[in-house]
Amino acid sequence: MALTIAGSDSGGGAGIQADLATFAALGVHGTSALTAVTVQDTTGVHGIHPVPLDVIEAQVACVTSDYAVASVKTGMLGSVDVVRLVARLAAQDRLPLLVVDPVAIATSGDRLTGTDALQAIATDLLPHATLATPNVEEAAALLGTAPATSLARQREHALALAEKGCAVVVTGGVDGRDRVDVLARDGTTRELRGPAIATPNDHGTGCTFAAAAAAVLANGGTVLAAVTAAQQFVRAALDASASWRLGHGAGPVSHLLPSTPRTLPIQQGA
Ligand code: PXL
Repeated sequence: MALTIAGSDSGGGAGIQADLATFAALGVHGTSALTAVTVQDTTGVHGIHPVPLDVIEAQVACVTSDYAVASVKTGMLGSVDVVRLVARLAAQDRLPLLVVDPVAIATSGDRLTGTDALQAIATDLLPHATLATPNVEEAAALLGTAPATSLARQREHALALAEKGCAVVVTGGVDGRDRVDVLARDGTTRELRGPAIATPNDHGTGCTFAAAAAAVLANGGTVLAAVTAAQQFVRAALDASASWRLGHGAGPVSHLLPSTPRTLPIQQGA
C-alpha cells in the first residue's frame, strides 16, 4: 500500500484523485494526506485553500502509525512550511521509498507552488527522496535556471538534480517526434522514449507518472522498473483518453486502462 501527500483537484484529473486512481489501477491500496483543496476544472484553477500544517501532519501520523506504508508520493505541497514539514517527517524515516513530484504549475498554466517552495524542495526534500519526477520546466525551476531545450541540456539538469542525493527522472523532453524521459542516478543517465501522442487531454500526467512509480516501488520494484512502468502507464492513459471530450479545456488522462475491469460481475439469481 502507498500514501500520497498532495492537493485535491475537484475536476478529478490530477492531484490526489489521479494518485488514488493510479494506485488502484496498479493494484495498490492508496491512502492520502491532503495538503490543499483546489477549486478546479479542465479550464483552470479557480481557488486554492491550504490545509493547516497540523492537519497535514496529523493525517500522515495517523495513516503511517496504523498501516505499513510501503511507499510515499508527494504532489502539490504549496508552501515552504509544508515542504519543511514533509522533509522533517522524511528525515525521521517516516516516509519510506519517497517519490517527490515537484508540482509547480497545473496543465492550465496556473501556479500551484511558488518558486521559494520549489527551492526548498531542492535543498530540503530531495536529499530524503528515492526518486524525483520533475518535468522539464520543474527541473529548471528547481535548479533556478532556464528550461532545457535540448536532450543534452535535459541530461545535464537530471544529473545536477541527482547530486542532491536521489534518482531523478526529468520527464517530457522533446527530441524530434519523440518524447523523452531522462533518468539520472549515480552520475549516469538513461533515456526512455516513445513517439508523441496526439491528444487534447493531458491533465494529470505528472501526478499519474509519479503515483505509478510509487505503486511499483511499493510492490518491491526497482527504480528503473518504476520509471519504465510509469512511462508505459502514462502513455497508455494518454492513448485511452485521446478521444474523450469531458470538459472545455485540457481533459484528464484515463486511469481506466483496457486491463481494468469496467463492470462489476452481476450476481445472478437469489
Ligand atoms: O499535475 C499537477 C497537479 C498537482 N496537484 C494538483 C493539481 C495539479 C494540476 O492541475 O491540481 C492538486
